[in-house]
Amino acid sequence: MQDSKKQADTFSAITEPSPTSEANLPPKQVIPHNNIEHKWQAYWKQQHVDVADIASAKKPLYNLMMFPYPSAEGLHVGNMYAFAGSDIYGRYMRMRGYDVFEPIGLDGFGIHSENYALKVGKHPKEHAADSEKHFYEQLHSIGAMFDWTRTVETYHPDYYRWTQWIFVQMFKHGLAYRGKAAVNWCGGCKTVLSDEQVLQKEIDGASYAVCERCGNKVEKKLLEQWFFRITAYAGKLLDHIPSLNWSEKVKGAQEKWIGRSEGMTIKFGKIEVFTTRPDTLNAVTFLATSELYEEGSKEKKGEFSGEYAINSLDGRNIPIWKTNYVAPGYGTGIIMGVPAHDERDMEFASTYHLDIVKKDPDPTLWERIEKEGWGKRTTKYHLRDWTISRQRYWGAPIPMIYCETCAKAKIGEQLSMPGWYAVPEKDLPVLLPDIDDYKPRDDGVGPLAKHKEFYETICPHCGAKAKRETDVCDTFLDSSWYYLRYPSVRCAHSEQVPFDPEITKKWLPVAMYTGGSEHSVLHLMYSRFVTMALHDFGFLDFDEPFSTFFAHGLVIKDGAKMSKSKGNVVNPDIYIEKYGADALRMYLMFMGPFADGGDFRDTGMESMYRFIGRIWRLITSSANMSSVDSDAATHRQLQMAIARVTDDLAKRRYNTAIAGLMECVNVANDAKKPLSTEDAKDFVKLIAPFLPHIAEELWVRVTTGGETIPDNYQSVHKQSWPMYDKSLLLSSSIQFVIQVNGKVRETMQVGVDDAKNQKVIELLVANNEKVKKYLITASKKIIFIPGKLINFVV
Ligand code: ANZ
Ligand code: ZN
Repeated sequence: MQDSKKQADTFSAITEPSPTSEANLPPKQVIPHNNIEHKWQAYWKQQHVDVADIASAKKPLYNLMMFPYPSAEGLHVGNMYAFAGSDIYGRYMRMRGYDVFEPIGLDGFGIHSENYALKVGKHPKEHAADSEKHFYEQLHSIGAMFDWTRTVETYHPDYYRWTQWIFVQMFKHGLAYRGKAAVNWCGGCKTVLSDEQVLQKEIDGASYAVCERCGNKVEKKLLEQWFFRITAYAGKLLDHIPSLNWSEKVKGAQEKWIGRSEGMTIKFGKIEVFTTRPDTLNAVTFLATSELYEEGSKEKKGEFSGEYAINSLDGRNIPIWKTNYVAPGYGTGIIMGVPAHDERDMEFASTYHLDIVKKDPDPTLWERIEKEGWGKRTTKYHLRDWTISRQRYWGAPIPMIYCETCAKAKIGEQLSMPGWYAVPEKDLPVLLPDIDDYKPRDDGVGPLAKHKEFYETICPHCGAKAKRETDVCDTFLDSSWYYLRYPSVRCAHSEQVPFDPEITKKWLPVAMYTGGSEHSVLHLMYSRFVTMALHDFGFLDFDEPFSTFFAHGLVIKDGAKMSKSKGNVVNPDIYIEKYGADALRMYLMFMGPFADGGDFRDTGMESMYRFIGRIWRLITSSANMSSVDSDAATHRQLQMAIARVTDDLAKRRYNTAIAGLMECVNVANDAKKPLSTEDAKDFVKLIAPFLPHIAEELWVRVTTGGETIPDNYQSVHKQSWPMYDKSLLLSSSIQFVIQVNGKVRETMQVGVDDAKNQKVIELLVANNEKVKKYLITASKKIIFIPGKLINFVV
């Protein structure tokens, strides 16, 4: 049902004017959209229409879209899509009486932006300044209700000072530690990456780890690094998931990534193994270690170690094999081989002709092993600690100092890490110096390691000569807390605190967060962890950052996800110039359900522009008439539209809401009669979230009869949402039946006119959660009985 072609057909059926009305088509540029946009953007700014009343808002609602990172020249239509969808919700909720705060900023520190700067041969700092100007211009042009008085840019010292402060808190509470570990090294980006930043990719039949940024194969390197102990929160991160009001696919991805396994560690003499199947202990025939481990290898390989271990169950000696298929980082790195019940073990046993014992699993073994004391219940997680160090330039310097003198005397702030001290809070930020040799290096250290004037310092404990850490923080630390900062920007003591406690209490957690699902196990996991930690340190009184998270779909162009690497990026600026930001917003939202994305087509853009022209003519002609009554059918249809749009906006089903507006315009046009002033006002309110500039221009015309903004003007965006007349709605709608293979799966209350239009019904069905699941495969046949039922034969 989500077939994009079908969607497009439906679209043209509703918007394309019939041949007879072609003459009535507005000429190109009938709407002076460029003038209108400039006029109202200036007005909103001057009147602080979008500046939230942070201190005294009565019904605060924090509506947030993930802030962009400037990893390209500018924003593309895919980014605009997400911002428009988030903004429409914010505007709608404001008209419903909420004090909506919708901030914006730039995630411009870190590898994303730095890689782009390197590519175009610019200093990262210069790129940041340029992109700040350009991205903000673009973000201004889309007409979102951003509060421009409270922006956050992660690379400014007044922000990263607090990123460093968070690092220090983590260290003080034992959640930041230094460890030598086999970490992911990307030779392309010349830095360490966290597990979340590594993707698995099939190359010639084998699976390899590659860098999510540059696509290079990632190798394992044994390096000393800073880690955040996210694993300490594995259980809590997992346990909260069912209660989160988040898109299901993101919740599923997090559950899988954290990966809880309930099992046992069992002793085989001195050796311990981790197993989820203690009930198969009676069929163990060998132990396997991780000594020969190879990433991505499909073939099982191994070598007998010459040693044996004892199975306490029967006292038998079993051989210990070195193998390539047991992962060193998981469990104890040694497994018990049970060929009869485990495929991988079976493959290995067959290759090396090891014993295969066929015995049924015995559930009583769990109890026996525990009782007799040669094993205990253990919970393991697949989640690994978060590698924070980056051997790069463009990031917040890790605020740590190493003192050799203290290290020798075995003293330090944390006993487990002699010699290491956090930079005292009063000395933050540790400023990132301006240097020319900022390029990443091949030797495993970051560019700052070559700058004495940066790293030479004094031990905060003993005063001896000491050395600063020269790695910088992973950029995902920058973005793990930015939502905490926004409401407190510009507050009285924003210089003294990362976030004001009172303000934070009032505005957070974020009520509605919108973003891409590709961040499921990255940003969305790190943010949850950082929030939980700050909660436990006593800085926050909530422990989940985002009450609701909505994953938007992706914009497809020529059959592929819109992205720079595919070369199918559409620049929104051209469309905004030609058709206006409003038309682009409305078109993007009509491509398909917001959660599913859609296919971007120029022809669709044209049709949408014509549709907006029809709205323009309908309302401007109504505005010039004084107090007429609307045509009865139009008035009824408007009530339908209000009901539909209200319901759809709350659930973010923007495309069906727009379809509702289209029908309403069609009915009004057929009636060839202007709307009454009250109806015109209601209609303008309905389109306001989608078409913020045009709605405002129509509002001033309908309410004053002219184009000039009076002194006491009240913006349409500050009006309350229209109500509909229920009695009219009932008499003009019917129960419509939806069947799949002849079985009734749903009934819907639809308008009399809708009930006659198969395309409209199909569109409604495509967005109905209950029916959707029965229609995963394409229908062979569709039986449509106007005014009664539709039956999908699948
Ligand atoms: C015996 C056994 C019998 C197992 C059986 C499975 C099935 P998850 O769910 O992923 O936690 N295992 C343990 N550590 C491992 C490592 N470092 N590398 C590769 N495999 C490892 O799976 C835990 C199971 O995966 C453990 O239970 C162990 O094999 C294996 F019929 O032990 B089992
Ligand atoms: Zn010292």
